[in-house]
Parts: sequence; structure tokens; C-alpha cells
Amino acid sequence: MNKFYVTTPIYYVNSYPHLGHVYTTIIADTVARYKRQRGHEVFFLTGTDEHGINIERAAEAAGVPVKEHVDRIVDSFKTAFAPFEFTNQHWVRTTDESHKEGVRKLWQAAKANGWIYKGKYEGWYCGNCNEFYQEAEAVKGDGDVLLCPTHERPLELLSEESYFFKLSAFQEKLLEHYEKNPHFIRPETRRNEVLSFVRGGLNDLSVSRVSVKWGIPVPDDPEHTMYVWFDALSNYITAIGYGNEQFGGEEHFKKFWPANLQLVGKDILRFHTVYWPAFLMAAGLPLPKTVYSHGMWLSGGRKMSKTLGNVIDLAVLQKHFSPETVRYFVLREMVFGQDGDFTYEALLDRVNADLASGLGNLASRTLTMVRNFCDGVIPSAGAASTDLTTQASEVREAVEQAVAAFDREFDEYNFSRAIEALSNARFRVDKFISDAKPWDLAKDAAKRAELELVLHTAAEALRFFAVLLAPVLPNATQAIWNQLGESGEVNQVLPSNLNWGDVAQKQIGEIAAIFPRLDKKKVMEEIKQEEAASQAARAQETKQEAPAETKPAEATPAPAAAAAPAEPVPGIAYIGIEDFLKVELRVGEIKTAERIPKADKLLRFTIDLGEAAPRQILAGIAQYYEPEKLIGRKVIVVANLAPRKLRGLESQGMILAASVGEEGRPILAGFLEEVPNGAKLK
Ligand code: ME8
Repeated sequence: MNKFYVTTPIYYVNSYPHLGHVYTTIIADTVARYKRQRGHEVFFLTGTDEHGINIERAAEAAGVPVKEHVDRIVDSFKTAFAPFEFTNQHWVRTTDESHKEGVRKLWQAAKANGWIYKGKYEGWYCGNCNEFYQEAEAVKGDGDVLLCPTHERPLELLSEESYFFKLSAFQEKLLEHYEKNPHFIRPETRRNEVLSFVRGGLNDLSVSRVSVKWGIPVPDDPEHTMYVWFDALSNYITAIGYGNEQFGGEEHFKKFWPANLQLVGKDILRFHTVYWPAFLMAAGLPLPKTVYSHGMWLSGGRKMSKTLGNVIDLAVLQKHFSPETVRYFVLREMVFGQDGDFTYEALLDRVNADLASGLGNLASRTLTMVRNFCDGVIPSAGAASTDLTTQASEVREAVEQAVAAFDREFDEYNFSRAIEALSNARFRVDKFISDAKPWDLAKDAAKRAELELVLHTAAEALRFFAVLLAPVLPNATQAIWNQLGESGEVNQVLPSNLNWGDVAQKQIGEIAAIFPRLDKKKVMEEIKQEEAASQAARAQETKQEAPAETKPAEATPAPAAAAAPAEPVPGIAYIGIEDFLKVELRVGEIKTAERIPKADKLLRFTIDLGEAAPRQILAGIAQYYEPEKLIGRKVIVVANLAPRKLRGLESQGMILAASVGEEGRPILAGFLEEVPNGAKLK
């Protein structure tokens, strides 16, 4: 039996699941079901990435032990995924002991082969992507603060002893592999991107951290923890038995590795097509057959991401749309590999057109006529008039061609085109029914053969569609299958075994609507209200999670999308809104800024808070900011803090800043949009 191993990225537990995570997992699940239906022995893996400084900090901010914190978020992923009935054999967690054993083995193998050495690292680090950036790659923010090009958050300058992976030595080997295996990176555009990146030269990679405690200790040097990407990427092999006894260990690993398809978003392309193959080569292991990098779902034209805060709320989505309709939509709507804008309007239109009026309607009208006109038994194809017989053969041809096109496109991961091929054939069937008017034929006993041919053809087409669409719409197609009077599981039917005509003489089952039509206007109104409410709740919770003065540098987890937490998070000392309202936060504009003689930490500002006169405020940020560069900058000021004297000077308020890293480097809070002086924050 052919084996097929498909993986999704393992998702960060630094926040809660959103549509993006569900998307990749839907693709993987659909591929897994497709391959199983065609007789492959499939292993489908998904899971969670649970180490790293961000997670450590988020747990700290929540005041709970890190493991407890990650367990809770892993649960929220599993809860959000549950309605989709994903068929993954395993959920790998990087906190699993078996994973740790495997990662250690990979490290030791790479080290024994001479690809890991010890050195010193200095660089600009983003805790959100766990990645160092060159200064040139960073985006310049206000006050020349360097920002992460992906997350638009400040980078930290880190310097520490580190183990390095000799990535530079793999440039030629990687290029040779890309050349020899044109399908290793797909689609083509991404392959070209990676080729030009690697041709530009590779630097050695820092693969350990002494500053991060929440990670897997480096073998024989436990002061260091492994760089999270070394840890995380290894999941694809540790989860199937590399270096541990999972599923029987080595034998199972050898059976499924190399993976056939590793699905990733384009945001993590480089990790999977440069680092990952290099790590594998370093340990003498084979490389995956294909890394497919898909596009991003955008929301309002921007990448949907928890850090940017514009994610589609899974709770709202799932309230109005069944998991099957969401599956169908994301597969049909997004051209796989390209970005796509997610809108509820498009989802509603798709569901109503393709599923309610389309497949669902074909099923209900065909089966209702079989019940009403043929005593519930699907007729055989009778000897009808030549014209109708010709039309019926054209329908059959269209369906059979679509069946072939479906597999051809699906094998190339063109999901949208595969589904479109079937939809086009369905239009042909619908037209055949509308033209032949079986409801009229039923009134005329002399037209019995015509009536039977129409219903036979429609029911047969429906049966073919059900089998083909089983990986996309598992439950709906099973319902159609049962209503057609077929037994067993539709996903076990090999499409190539389908025989046109076999539908005849089946006693149909009970008819029930498969896809109810959705009232677009009503649903849109409800969604808008729910989204506004959930955004307000999110904003409220964010305030509660991060009281102004102790706001952590990195995002604390956004509130649960799928499982909005009704219960309080243990360990957080909650305050009521009335406490929060006691703090008067106002927008101020820095009018003057200067150093204070003999006080190397303090800067003296005059700040316009929209009052009669500007205030004098002192702030301990002199080591990090050039005073001249701050003039004109809008900041947030605690306006009702009791005045106090510092170095003999009165400070009449406090400027808010994030405190970053162990040294507590301040980063001033500010605004992206124009805002008047004195405006109140609430
Ligand atoms: O990157 N559209 O985890 P992550 C489509 N832990 N897919 C999206 C998406 C969007 N807007 N947003 C996220 C990590 N995704 C690492 C991976 S793997 C060894 C470690 C999907 O939680 C997409 O698959 O940030 C993307 O690559 C992944 O979620 C990133 O998930």
C-alpha cells in the first residue's frame, strides 16, 4: 500500500486559534481524506509549538506556571478544531517527552557530523517570530526604533553565547537539491523566492539561547536551550518515531519519512525550505518530497494575524456556518498558493449559490421526484427519445470528464479548480433537468421512459458528485449517499470503481435538506453586531490583562476566539472597571526634551496635554532615546499621578512605555493615527 505523510505547521500557543490555523488544517485534512479514499495509508499530523520566550512571558503576565498556561491554550486549539472533525492521527506537542528525546537525537546527530559549534551572537531579535533580523531587513519605526518586518513590533538587540548551525556550508547542497527536485518547493513563485534567497548566500544560524529558559536544554550544556525553530521543525520526525518509541519508533519513522507533503503558510517558507532541509541533511536524513507554501487569508487587505489583531473570530464564524460550509468555502474560494481576502459576504454567497441552490438543491429535487414519481426507487435508464438520450449521454460525458479533471487538479493541489470542474458538470445536470422538465413528463404516461432517464441520470450524477466531494464535504456527502439508498461509507468508495448506471433500482432513504439557504441580510447584521461585541470584549480584556504601568513588551495572548473565556484566568489579580477609570490617561505632545546634568538616566520634558500650560515630566529613558528626536512625538501620559520630585525637579505625570527584555528597555507607547493633545484614553 502506498503511504502518504502530510503535515501542517505546529501552531504557536502564544495566542488562540483563528481562521488561518483552521485553514491549513482543513487543507491537510482534505488531502488526507482524498489519499485515504484512493487507497493510501495516510499519516496526518498537526500539533502545537509550545516553547520560546513569548510563551514564557505570556504565562508570566497571566501569573500561571508556563506548562499550565500552554495546556490551556492547547485545549482551546483542540476545542476550536473539534467541530471540523479533522482526521489527524496525532497531535504533537513540543512539550511531549517523546518530542524532546527526538530533538536531542537530531541535535546530537548534526553536532556529531560537525555542523554545530559554539560562538557568540549579537543581533536584532523578534520574540514573535523567534528570529534574528539583519538591521537592513528591519523596518524603521518612530524614533528610528527597529521593527520586525512581519509583526511591526520593536526588535531587541541581543548579545549572548550561542551554538551555531553551519548553515553557510549548505548553500550549494540546498541549491543542488532544489535543482534536482523541482517539486521540493511549491508553488513555482515561492521556489523562485527561495532560490534567489539562497543564491544570495547563507549565514550560520544561531541555534541556542541562554536567555530563554522555556525550551529544550541543549544536550550536555543545559545552560542553553535550543532555538525554537530547531525544536519546532523537528516535530515532523519526532512525532512519527524518530529518536523515541512513538508508534513503535524507528520502524514507523522509516515507514512514513520522508513526508510527502508539508503544508505551510508563506510566512514560514524560509524556515521550511532552507533551515529544515539543512537540519535534515546535517543529520543524514532524507528531505520531504514537497513543501507547499500557501497564501494568507487577508482581512481588510492585511494579513490576518493575532499580532495585528484582525483575525476572523472562530466563535462568530462557527455560530453561523457549519464546519462543512467553511471547508468548502476556503478550498473553493482561495486559489491555493495565493492570498485571498476573507469576507462574510463572499462566504454567504458561496454557500447559497454552490451548496444550498447547487448541490443541495440537486439532491433534494432529484430525490423528491424519485419519491413522488417512482415510489422511491431510482429508475433504470429506459429507451427514451433520441434527443433526450443524446442529452443524457452528454451529461454523462460531462460528469465523467469532471471526475477525471477533479483528480488531475487535486493531484496538483489546485483545489479550487478541482471543485470548479465538478460545479461545471453540476450546471450541466441542472440544465438537463430544467430543459427536460420531469415534473411535466410525470403527467404523461407515454413519457415514462423519458422521465426515468432524466431521474436516473440526475441521481447517477449526484452519486458521482457525492463520492468525489467526500474529502471536501465528509458529512454532507455521506448524507447524500444515504439518501440515495447506498450503504457503507462514501469515503471508502474508490472513484475509479464508480460505474455509470449502478445507481439504478436503489430504494432511496429519507430525504432531508442538506444545506439550508442562509438569509444574507439577516446573517450579516447579526455577524456585525457579534463582531463588534467580541471586539469590545477583547479590548476590555486586554486592558484588564495588562494594566497600564506594567504592560509587558510583547503581546499577551489575545482573548480566546473560539472559547471566549467566561471563567477568570487563575493567577491574575483582576481589577474592576471602576479601578481602571481612576487612572487618567491622556495624549500628550512632547514640546521640549533635554538631558539633566549629572542624571544620566533622566530626560526632562515639557508636554502639552491640551491644558492651559504644558507640564514638566521626567522620565528615565535617557539611555535609550535621543531627546532631540522625541520633540513633536505624541505619547501617553498618566495625567493624575501625584506630582513627585526627582533630582530636585517636579515631575507632573508619567509617560507610558513598554518594558522590553531582561534589562527593561523602554519603548514609548504611541499612536499610528493623528490624535489631538489631551484626548483621553479609556
Ligand atoms: O508560525 N492565512 O505558528 P503560527 C492562512 N509555530 N494561514 C494562516 C494565517 C492566515 N492569515 N495565519 C496563520 C508558527 N496561518 C510556528 C510554526 S512549524 C514547525 C512552526 C497558518 O501559530 C499558516 O499555516 O504563527 C501559517 O504558516 C501558520 O498558521 C502559522 O502559525
